Amino acid sequence: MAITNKIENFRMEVNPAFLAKAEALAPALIETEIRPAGTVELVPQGEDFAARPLERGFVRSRPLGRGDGLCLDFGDHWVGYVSFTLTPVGSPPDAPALLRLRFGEIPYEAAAGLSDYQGEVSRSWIQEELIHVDVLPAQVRLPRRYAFRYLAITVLDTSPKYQVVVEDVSCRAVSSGDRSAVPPLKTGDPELVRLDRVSLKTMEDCMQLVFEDGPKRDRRLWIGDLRLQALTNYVTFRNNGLVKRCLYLFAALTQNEGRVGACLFMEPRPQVDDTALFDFSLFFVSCLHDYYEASGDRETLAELFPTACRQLELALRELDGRGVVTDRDTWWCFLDWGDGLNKQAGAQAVLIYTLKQGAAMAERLGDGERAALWNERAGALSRAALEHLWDGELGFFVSGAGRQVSWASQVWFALAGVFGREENVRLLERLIGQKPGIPLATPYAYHHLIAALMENGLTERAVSIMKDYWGGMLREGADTFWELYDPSDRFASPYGSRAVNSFCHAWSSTPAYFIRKYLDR
Ligand code: RAM
Repeated sequence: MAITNKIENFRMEVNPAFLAKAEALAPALIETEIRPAGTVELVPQGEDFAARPLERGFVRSRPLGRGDGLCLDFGDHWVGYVSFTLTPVGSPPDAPALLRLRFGEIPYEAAAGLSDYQGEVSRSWIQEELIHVDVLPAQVRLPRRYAFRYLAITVLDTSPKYQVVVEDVSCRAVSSGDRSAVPPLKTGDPELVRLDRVSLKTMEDCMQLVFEDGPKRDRRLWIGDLRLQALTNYVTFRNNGLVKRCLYLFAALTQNEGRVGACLFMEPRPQVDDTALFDFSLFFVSCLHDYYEASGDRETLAELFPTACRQLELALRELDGRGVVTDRDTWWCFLDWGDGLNKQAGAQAVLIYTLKQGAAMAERLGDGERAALWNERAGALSRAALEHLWDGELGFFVSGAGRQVSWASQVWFALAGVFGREENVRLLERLIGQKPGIPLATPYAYHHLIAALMENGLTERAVSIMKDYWGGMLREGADTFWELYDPSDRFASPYGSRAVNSFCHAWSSTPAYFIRKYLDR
């Protein structure tokens, strides 16, 4: 299925006052100069590669001629701008130097680069450059921002008469996340401490002029991702202004009929993409609800509440005669990247979940009529779900014409609170015990499983799954948490190639949220 759901006759609607508020909240980027920590050798390991440390520290390379190279290790994941000096040795340079640079968040990318790429999303995301340097010595400043830990430099050619030395390599790392704002952890549990540390690094590298989903790809503001970043932010970096800015951006730049788009681009000017996703539009409601709960900023709540209500109204149009969200066979709702995942049940649950948040916000604003309306709708949708989507014999919610059972549907119904706690606990235990149907595919979807377990008091279970799943990435050497992690297949990708998976993806940084919200005592 094509990863697009372009809305028909797309047109962007702009609210200039909201846009001006968002622009005024643009954060300053904190810059840090990073030098390579050493050099590594990229060693094949089956189809993958590992980084074997060679030397610690790096000042300059030996003279490099045709076919020579080195791989620098910057010691951790960074997002920034790289520069280095290229100095010739030997005769006066009688030809340009031609270099190939491969940046990698993981060793595999630095080793494989563009070669053999067969994925579905653009190969232009692969961080590989061919550069000619005509005049030597030269200070090379790469204009592009990279997300990486490893930089493999290969000299494709100089000339037989001269070689080059690479020196003074530096990365100007950028982030709007201020580490000094992060409260210290209390827990002494070393696994939780590591999960928290890597979550923070993931968050930090995704905090730029907006909350980016991933600094390598897509480098933009997706609202489903924002929701989890914002939750983590409230208990870590506490940059509420950045969340507020993102909320105003989404409300300022809507699609036809005031629909909040799935994502925004910031350059060359802020604009909404023409992709619409049912759950993502609704998450504007959640983002605003959570922002108010964290900040108490009533003015913003009042100003943006109509945008939230609009998303609920648009979603309610999608109900069939039974009060169930109409299924579609396009990429109309996200939920997860699970292969063949049917979205109908999950979409219904997300709508119930956000209607309840809409009601809660209306109450905070003293709008009893709206609160009653959204509560009434949530009740009606819950009853319709129990009648048409709940399979009492199976003990699971089913989705779509094929009555598909998936983890995502059960987890979202547990979150939507269609049952009380006791029944939720039984549902979640049945799910984990029987492992039916389509499994969860991404840390984003695992977030919702952990949230459902935590909220229903199944804390031990939640912690053990969190340590197992996110801990699995750590055991595989993650410096930052990944967009997608399948413990049984390290090459898994929703895009047909792991080369374009993001290995620093903010929706995966929620262990810090769970640890700090539920466990850090
Ligand atoms: C991908 C990215 C992004 C996500 C969307 C739905 O492009 O992973 O983070 O929100 O899909």
